[in-house]
Amino acid sequence: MKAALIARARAEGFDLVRIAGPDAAPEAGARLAAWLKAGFHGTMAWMAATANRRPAPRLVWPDVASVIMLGVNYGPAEDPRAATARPERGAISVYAQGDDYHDVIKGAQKRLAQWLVASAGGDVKVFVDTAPVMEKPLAAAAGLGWQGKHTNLVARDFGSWLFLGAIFTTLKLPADAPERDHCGSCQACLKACPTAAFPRPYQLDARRCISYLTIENKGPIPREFRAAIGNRIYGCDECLAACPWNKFAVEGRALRLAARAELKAPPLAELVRLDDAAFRALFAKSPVKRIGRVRFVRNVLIAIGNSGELALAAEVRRRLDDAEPLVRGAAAWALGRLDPAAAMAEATARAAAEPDDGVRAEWHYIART
Ligand code: B12
Ligand code: SF4
Ligand code: SF4
Repeated sequence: MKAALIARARAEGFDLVRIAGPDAAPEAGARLAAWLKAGFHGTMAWMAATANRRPAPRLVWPDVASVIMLGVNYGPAEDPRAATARPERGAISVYAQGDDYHDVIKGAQKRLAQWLVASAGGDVKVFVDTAPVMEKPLAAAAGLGWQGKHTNLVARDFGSWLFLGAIFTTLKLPADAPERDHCGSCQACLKACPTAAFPRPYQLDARRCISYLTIENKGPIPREFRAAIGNRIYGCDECLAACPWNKFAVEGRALRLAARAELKAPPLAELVRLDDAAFRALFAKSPVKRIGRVRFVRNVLIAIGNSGELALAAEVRRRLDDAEPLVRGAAAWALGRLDPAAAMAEATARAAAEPDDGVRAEWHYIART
């Protein structure tokens, strides 16, 4: 049965498939609790709200007898760090350059789960990312790879470029052995992080992570991280790309996950002009659409502020009167970076006319410095 399951999973596009028992990651609960207690989840309140169930598959579904852990390789064709050396363009992280992996993987998972029920009986539930399940410790327990010091799962054959998904089943399937940690004395990922987001190896303070700051964070990006974000406008790949195990990585084979040409390194000048309809059209089916136009243009303005391209100041000026305070505030900061003298000259008048407290604070800051 297990051999047939593996063959079927491969045919559906999964690169790795292994099995864990529902209690296979006993240390995850205490580690999650410590992470939450330290406040490392920031504003991701949903992590805390589901903290008791998250590390305990049986609390998510009491009937679960086995967890089928699945991995999909999304290895990029080129080193994604090249995009951060083009300041007039935006760097979108590899995972978000193609179709939304939640949609791509969930479809394949559902087909695999239906096949399992038809072939061997039992009942199933399918999870990818969004459910209260700790996918990385379960995947490590099933032996797909190990949780590296950057906290993501690293696989011997695919490096850091794997999406994870889980199928819970009531069938008792033979569990696989866990993979051991192959990080050794390496610290490449820890050293590569632009915002020093790892307080210790194997622990991430999400509040400092560019992925969190550009995707999950709904408010203004804290000033202390803006310069370090560079031109990363959606997620970040620095710690993943630094991993030496990527030398075994191969390009992903799922066509819908492959990078769309227009999302590889789009010009900031075009992105900052997007209105709501144009944003939704450009990012149809992409995970980027999840953050909406306002948060996205906020990110683009931070990247423009870091670009050093004075030619982009005219685009920034058009956003100073945007209807959204989040956009206006980021535009003020970007103008202050690109053309400090011009920004300072109008800061006091802008602050006096500004109804939003946060945006006013941006102008006051420019006026003071
Ligand atoms: C919340 C979340 C985030 C948050 C927080 C990330 C984090 N590391 O917790 C933010 C928004 C920052 C984020 C960013 C990213 N994410 Co994310 N995210 C998740 C999510 C929804 C939950 C993760 C979680 O449970 N965190 C809580 C912490 C406590 O758990 P943990 O990370 O496993 O932490 C463990 C270690 O700290 C370890 N530990 C602690 N102390 C010690 C000590 C020792 C000695 C050891 C060995 C271990 C150890 O134990 C903890 C518990 O297992 C998962 C999907 C899911 N449902 O699992 C995706 C997921 C982890 N994300 C994913 C991806 C792809 C990313 C990004 C690469 C996206 C991008 N390019 O921008 C970045 C990577 C940033 C990074 N270095 O982690 C993938 C990772 C795939 C993989 N190969 O591992 C997942 C699994 C989604 C998926 N289905 O594919 N993400
Ligand atoms: S994704 Fe980027 S910001 Fe986040 S921990 Fe990794 S290197 Fe640091
Ligand atoms: S870069 Fe080094 S320390 Fe980080 S996950 Fe890869 S092997 Fe482990």
